[in-house]
Amino acid sequence: MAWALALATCSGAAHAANCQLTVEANDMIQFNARALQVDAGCSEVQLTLHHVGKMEAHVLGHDWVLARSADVAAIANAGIAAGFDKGYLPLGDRRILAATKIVGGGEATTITFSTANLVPGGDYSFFCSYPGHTSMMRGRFQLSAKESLAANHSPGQPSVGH
Ligand SMILES: [Cu+2]
Repeated sequence: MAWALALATCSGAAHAANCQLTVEANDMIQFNARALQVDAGCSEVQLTLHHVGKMEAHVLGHDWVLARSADVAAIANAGIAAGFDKGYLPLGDRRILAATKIVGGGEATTITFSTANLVPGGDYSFFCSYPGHTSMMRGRFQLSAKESLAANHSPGQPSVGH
């Protein structure tokens, strides 16, 4: 299946697959995006979190965490118990699909994560696990299957991946 998606992306659209994301967080406890989307053809996603505010990490820091939407509340609660030194995340929790460290104002951090455990069209959310932030700092994360569907429906092409 992964092979078919990669092939469809390469042979398809004229534009490159969108596999890079940049998200800003500020002192108002906000992300600058309510929804994020990457192409299903991306085997890896590179994400940069930039804290554009002035508050220090231990006062009003932010991180960026990816999980199934149904797991967000439980991860956030476990994160509060884990504490600042653990990045407000439960260590080794497999429900966490990707996570940055906590950054303070003026700082940025970049992670690269695999999409191997993500299902196109699945119900995922990104959020900040800093105590008190999660309800205000969360949004939908989507692995879009659009490109591969379009490529598979092109006339005159053999249908791959079925
Ligand atoms: Cu935050």
